[in-house]
Amino acid sequence: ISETVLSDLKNGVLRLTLNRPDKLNSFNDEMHLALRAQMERALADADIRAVLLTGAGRGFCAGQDLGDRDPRKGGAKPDLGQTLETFYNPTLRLIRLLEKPVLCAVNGVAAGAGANIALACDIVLAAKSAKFIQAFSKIGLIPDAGGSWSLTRILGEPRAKALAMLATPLPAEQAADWGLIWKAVDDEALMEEASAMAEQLAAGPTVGLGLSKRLIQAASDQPLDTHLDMERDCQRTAGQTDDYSEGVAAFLEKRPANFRGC
Ligand code: T3D
Repeated sequence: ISETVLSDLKNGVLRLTLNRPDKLNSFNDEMHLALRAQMERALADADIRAVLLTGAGRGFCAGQDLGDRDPRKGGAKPDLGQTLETFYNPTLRLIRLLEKPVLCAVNGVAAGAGANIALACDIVLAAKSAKFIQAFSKIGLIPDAGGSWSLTRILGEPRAKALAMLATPLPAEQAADWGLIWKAVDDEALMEEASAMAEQLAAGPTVGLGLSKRLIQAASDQPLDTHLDMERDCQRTAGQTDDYSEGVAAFLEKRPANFRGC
C-alpha cells in the first residue's frame, strides 16, 4: 500500500486522496501505480458504489513530476509516448470504463495531466480558488491525459486551442460557466458538499447510474438510430434490476427508495 494515494471506504464511497502535497500532488511512478490500483479495486469491489477523488494540501495535482524528467541529469530524451501508454492512459481508461459515478473535488490548482484527470471524472466540483491550467505548452508538450479530446468536445475548438496554446489559468467559476465542470463551490464547503454528493450517488441505483454513464459517453460517437438501440438495451437491463422494482414500489408507497445497487 502506497502513501501516495490515501484511500478510505465508507458508506459505499471510495475516497481517494492524491498525497504528495510538497510537490502539489504531481505524479511520480509510485503515485501512478497506486491510483491505478485503486481504480481497479473500484472496478472489482461491489461494495464500492462511488469514487471521490481529491488532493492533499493546497493543490489538486500539478501533472507529471518534472523532477523525474530533469534533462540536466543527462541521458537520452525520455519516450513520453511510452510513459503515457504505461502510466496515464490505463488510469484514464479505467475512469471512463468504471460504471459507477466518479466524482472529483478539485481542492486547488489542477495543472497539466492533473487538470485532465479531473476533467475525465463524471462530476467535477472545484473550490472557487482552484484553477485549471493546460500547462503543457509552457514545456513544449501537448495536452495529454485525454485533454485534447475532452477540452475540444466540451468547449469546442476556439476555447480548447486558446487554453492549450496560451496555458492561461482558468478559474473554477469560469470553468463552471463554460460547462467544463459541474460547479464551483466556496473553498470551505467543498469537501462537505462533494462527500454528501458522493454518498447520495453511492446510495443510488448503481446499475442504472452506470448504464447512464455508458450511454452518455457513447452519445457523440454514434448516430441517433444506433443510440436508440443502445438505450433500448440498457433500459432492458435496468428494468431487470431489484433497484428498479424498489424505486417504483417506493414511489407508490410514498417513501424514500432503499437501493441496494443491484
Ligand atoms: O512526462 C510524461 O510522462 C508525459 C506526461 C506529461 C503530463 C504532464 O502533466 S506535463 C505538465 C507538467 N506540469 C506542469 O508543467 C506544471 C508545473 N507546475 C506549475 O506550473 C506550478 O507549480 C503551478 C502553476 C501548478 C502552481 O504554481 P504555484 O506558484 O502555486 O506553486 P509552485 O511554487 O510552483 O509549486 C509548489 C511546489 O510544488 C514547488 O516545490 P518547492 O519549490 O516548494 O520545493 C514546485 O517545484 C512543486 N511542483 C509543482 N508542480 C510540480 C512540482 N514539482 C514537480 N513537478 C511538478 N509538476
